[in-house]
Amino acid sequence: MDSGIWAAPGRVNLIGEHTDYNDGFVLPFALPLRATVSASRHDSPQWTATSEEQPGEVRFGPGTDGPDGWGRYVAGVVWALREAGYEPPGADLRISSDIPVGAGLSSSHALECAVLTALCDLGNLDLPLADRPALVQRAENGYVGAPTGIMDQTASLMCRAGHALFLDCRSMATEHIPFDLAAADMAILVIDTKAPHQHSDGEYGVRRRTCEEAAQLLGIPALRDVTDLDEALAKLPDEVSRKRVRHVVTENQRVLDTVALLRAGRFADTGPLLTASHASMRDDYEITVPEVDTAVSAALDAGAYGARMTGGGFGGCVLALIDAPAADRVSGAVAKAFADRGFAPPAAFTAIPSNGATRLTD
Ligand code: GAF
Repeated sequence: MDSGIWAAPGRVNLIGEHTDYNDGFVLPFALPLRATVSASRHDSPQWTATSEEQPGEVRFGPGTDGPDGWGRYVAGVVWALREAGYEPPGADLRISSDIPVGAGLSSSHALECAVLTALCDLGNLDLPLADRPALVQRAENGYVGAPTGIMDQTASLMCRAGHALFLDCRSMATEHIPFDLAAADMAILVIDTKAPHQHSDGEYGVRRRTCEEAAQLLGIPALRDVTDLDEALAKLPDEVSRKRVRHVVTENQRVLDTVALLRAGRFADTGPLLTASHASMRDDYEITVPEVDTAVSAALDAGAYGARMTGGGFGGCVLALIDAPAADRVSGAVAKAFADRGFAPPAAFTAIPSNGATRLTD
């Protein structure tokens, strides 16, 4: 195969925030929004990339400096493949994406996953699907320089339409949990608060380090291994670590409880867990901002079963579990609350659980 078109989606995380790098549990689903890569291979080890949304042409290869900006996501995938002993084919890549950038919907991971899938197919690389998330994480951590966990890439590569992906971030065991909200006349409303979401610039890394240090103090491999929360909290020397640990431990349990309810088809009953997750991110993990707190409160006041910020935090998107016919009413209530508080207008859309990365052409 010499050319083709590949796509990989962004994601929302239904619940399980900042649990992935603590070896915990997450429950994302893929969006219909995606990054698309039209690629053709050539024989020399050179890569070019253009983007319909971003300026500039990216060019790199052996002996040239790596690109800046969005090109780093492309070059990072090539780098990680080579690091892992694969020989990715040289290629010309044309990229487009309808995932809003900086909204916490994983636009960069979608780009990386689309590029990886394209290069694996073009080069007939024998890289099993199960090994791909870790390779994309290596690109992010080792090349792009963002200390992210394993959730977003796994979601973008592995999610299935009509399902949420229950992922154990320690064993990497996955289970596709049926999540056909439309059949229950329900929906997930995603509200982009437009508050800029930035997790690579410090706070994300600080949270991650605090968790790792707390696990070390507790003498366990990761916070996933806390079995008695009160006992663990009593051993920690400061209030900040106690709050961070409490979030991670209670959030893992909320994921398990949500999965149990979804398995029983009790979608509406997951609402309080979503809202409790938000309170934990706001009060214990301290990663929310006034725009997301306002969106959550307004959605709940307008009748949502539950609502929470989704993604890394410090801005980005909120999701609300609603009856499908209530979408306009809830998004209108959030827009009014934003106007009342002088925030920029939010955007909202209904999220349909969609498929992971795929080749679009035969
Ligand atoms: C970001 C990271 F990329 C994920 O790995 C995860 O930690 C998430 O924030 C928080 O749950 O999206």
